[in-house]
Amino acid sequence: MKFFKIYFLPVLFVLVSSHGLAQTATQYEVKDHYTKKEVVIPMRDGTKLHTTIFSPKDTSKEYPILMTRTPYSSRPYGKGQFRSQLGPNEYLMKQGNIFVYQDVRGRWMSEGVYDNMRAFIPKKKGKQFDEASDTYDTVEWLVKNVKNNNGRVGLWGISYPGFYTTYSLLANHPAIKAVSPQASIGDFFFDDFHHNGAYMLSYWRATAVFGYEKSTPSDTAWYSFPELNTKDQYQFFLDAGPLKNLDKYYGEDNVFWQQLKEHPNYDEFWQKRGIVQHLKDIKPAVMVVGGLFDAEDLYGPFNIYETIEKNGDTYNMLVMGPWSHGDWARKKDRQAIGNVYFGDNISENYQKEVETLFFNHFLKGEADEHLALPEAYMFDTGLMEWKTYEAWPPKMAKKKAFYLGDDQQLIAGPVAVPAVASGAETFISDPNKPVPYSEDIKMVFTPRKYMTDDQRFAARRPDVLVYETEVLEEDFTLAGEVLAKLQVATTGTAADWIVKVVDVFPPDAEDFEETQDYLSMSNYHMMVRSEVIRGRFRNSFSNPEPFEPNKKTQVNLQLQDVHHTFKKGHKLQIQVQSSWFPLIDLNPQTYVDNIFEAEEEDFQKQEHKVFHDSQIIFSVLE
Ligand code: PG9
Repeated sequence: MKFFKIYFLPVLFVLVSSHGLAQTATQYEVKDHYTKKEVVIPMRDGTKLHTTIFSPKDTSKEYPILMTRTPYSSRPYGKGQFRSQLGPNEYLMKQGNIFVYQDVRGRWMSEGVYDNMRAFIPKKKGKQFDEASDTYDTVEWLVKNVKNNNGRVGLWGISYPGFYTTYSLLANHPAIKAVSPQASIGDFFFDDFHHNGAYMLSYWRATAVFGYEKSTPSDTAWYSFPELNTKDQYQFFLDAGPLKNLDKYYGEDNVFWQQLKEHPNYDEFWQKRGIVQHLKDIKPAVMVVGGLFDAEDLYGPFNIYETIEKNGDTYNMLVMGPWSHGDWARKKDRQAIGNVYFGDNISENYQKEVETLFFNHFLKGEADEHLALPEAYMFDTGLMEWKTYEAWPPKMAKKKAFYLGDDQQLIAGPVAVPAVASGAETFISDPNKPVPYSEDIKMVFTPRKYMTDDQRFAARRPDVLVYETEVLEEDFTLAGEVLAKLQVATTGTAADWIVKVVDVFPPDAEDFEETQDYLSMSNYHMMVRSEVIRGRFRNSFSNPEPFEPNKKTQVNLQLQDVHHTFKKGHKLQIQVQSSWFPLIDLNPQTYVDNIFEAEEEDFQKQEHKVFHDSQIIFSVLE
């Protein structure tokens, strides 16, 4: 039987294919449709930036230029090869555009010295440069020297390239017509390396990528990751102890590690590197894109969009989908994050029906053509469907306060504050047994999948406080920011405060299709949003203060926006804890000026207290 089967199969294949019944789709090869050219473009100070240009072979038409400026290499991976896909998506690639990739100053094949999130210089003089002038000089060269361009330039980029894309809004070059910052870093004190002053310890391998300077242009990496010979990130960092013990993995020449250590507060070093503050009088059309479960850059997209909305009158659109970092740019038939499944072809539909429309309209279309896209295109991560709004956050969203009550209750306000003010819960926060940030902690470049993880493991720990509503009798939709106004105390003089918003599924919840058989959604505690604040920054990110032991103190923590319907039969749960390891570094819980220099003996077990007149203020769509 086996012999017969093997013999039979090849014949069938030849027969079928010779009749063309099983024609394999012709693989789209970039090199069949595009020519590739690598040039160096001189900036105003003479520094030459390496730029790779892909132009359509069909020279009978003119095309817009779609550019991305990147610290992650403009070259495809390996000399002479072509990228498998050009531009933001394959629809734009197959339609025909001129695609440009540029190594930013100081990275890979470009000359110059790199500077993380180089500060914008509003009034540059003479040969003074920043990423806005580098963008201007590059665009000026491209529109003058690249054949068959139609004089219109679009920029796009995800994550760090998203930062350079945002920056291009400040270039003020007349040819720049459409800009799509995606998962853009807004500010390194609130994105990526820090969240409200807590250091994102799990990012420490990324510090290698951006911490070393190269001497000459290079197409091979000049940095390397410290080798730790373990995949258990929790145990490794617990055993490593205070941050200062990590010096042995980074040399003195890791510039960024030194900068992280020397600037533990939101000082001028970080402030001048934030890009959001400069986003005024923006002229190009903007489409900001992000993932509602983006573990790296969530502050950026929301604050870039909202600042442009506030400061300008340009076309400004926000797209936030059920994505983790950069998911929307990948071909993913089944969109799931961790254990939670959101639907099929979500990224593909966005690429085809939103992103391609946006660029075609502003780069190829006629200005007076109607662009059938909403101002805010937001995925409801509870209902698992897209919603459109005239603006974000929705004007009809109302603030609604909930209070913490006895017996783990989360009580909808308004309530008589005295009725809750006397109540409180306490827990022991022990730096030797910190709360894990997930049940699945590996040594990663950056953690990307924990944001929908099941939080039952945490809810059942004595050092995690839990407050939840009764079973909801009707759907309850959050649309906008969540503000936790905590009333707390500690026996120590320092503490971190983490708040998580959790959707508790009913005991009889249906499993998602293709859910792994070891997992059931019954009583699943889906994390919807989470955030930390290092308590020393409760009144100012620039001027930290200790806590006074045992003194009731207000700590306000703004969590990034959510768009989630808690369905009837579910419960809305809040969790409060004081460690989140090793996503963030350990707080010694005794006040020291700089935690990067803390000693072993500074790390002390403390008792923390959360009072019931703490408020969780949601933005609710009635
Ligand atoms: N924003 C992401 C990142 C920046 C810096 C270090 C590590 C990650 C990114 O560009 O992917």
